Amino acid sequence: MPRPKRIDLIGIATASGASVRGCGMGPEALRVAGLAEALIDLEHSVADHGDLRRPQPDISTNPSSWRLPDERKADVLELAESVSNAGYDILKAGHFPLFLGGDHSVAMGTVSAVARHCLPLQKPVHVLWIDAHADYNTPETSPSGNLHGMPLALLCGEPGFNEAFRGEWLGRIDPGNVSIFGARSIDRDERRLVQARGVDVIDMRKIDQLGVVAAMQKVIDKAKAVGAHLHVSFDVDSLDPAIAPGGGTLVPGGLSYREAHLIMEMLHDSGIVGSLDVVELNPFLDHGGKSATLMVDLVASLFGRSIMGEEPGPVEFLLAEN
Ligand code: 5AB
Ligand code: MN
Ligand code: MN
Ligand code: MN
Repeated sequence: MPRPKRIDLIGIATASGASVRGCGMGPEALRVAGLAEALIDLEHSVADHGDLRRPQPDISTNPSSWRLPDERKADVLELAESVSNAGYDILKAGHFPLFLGGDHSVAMGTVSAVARHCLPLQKPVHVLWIDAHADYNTPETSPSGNLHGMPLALLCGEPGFNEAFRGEWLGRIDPGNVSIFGARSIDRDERRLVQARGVDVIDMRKIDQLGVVAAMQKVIDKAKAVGAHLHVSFDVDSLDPAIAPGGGTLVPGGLSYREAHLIMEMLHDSGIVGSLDVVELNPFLDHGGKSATLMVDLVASLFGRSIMGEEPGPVEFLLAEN
């Protein structure tokens, strides 16, 4: 069993990349659902860095309930920079960063942190994007203009993002080292882009046909073959809305309860996961903490919780006694 880890939680309390508000409360819901306790129960040590957030806008100058996309874009980029720097420091200290979103635009910063950390170590980075969506739109292809649909395109160096998106904080990944898992809603031009760049898209049809185990094993084998640091970016909307209603962009036909647990258990056993995002949880839309609780259980599976545990079972124990 991989040794206990030091896990550093860092919340990013924002919905600025989305048009539906509420996922800024995601980090707090995950705490209330017992995230730290579940990890400590697995004998990991946990530090909580609290939340990164942007100041509340001044409602005396703009009372609108949700600000204009451009103002939200500035928030997204400022947070991305802070997340990238905070994540980089956590990785440098040898700890495991567990990023709690927030909408998925926060991954501009989380994946950048990992890419910047791994570059001088000459360690390849493989990104496993577990999501109903591909999040590979550019400002030109995006049908909505929402930045939570664009992080992968930015990270893979797609043109179409202006100066404002550049900076020391931005890390780069190779689209050939990205696996999108669980997709079932990809926009037309977005699909052309992922195909042209050779991104590996394991959509729900493939998962249905191959089975979730074979599909995930392929991803793990590919990342292991090059000795990669595996970054997992888990969008709550990858799950079926029946089991995880707490999301702003739900799509039917998602991962089942057991499929999701099984992939997390396999990822644990792989021993190569080095960082994790849990994003897009919207407690305002959730049903009594159902999705938050499920996410905590899934994260626990990724960190080693298993049905039978690792200790000798009661039968062996009794036999050894006699
Ligand atoms: B999420 C859509 N492709 O770009 C777009 O939840 C949805 O982080 C993006 O995966 C969903 O607006 C972003 C239509
Ligand atoms: Mn997403
Ligand atoms: Mn999504
Ligand atoms: Mn979403």
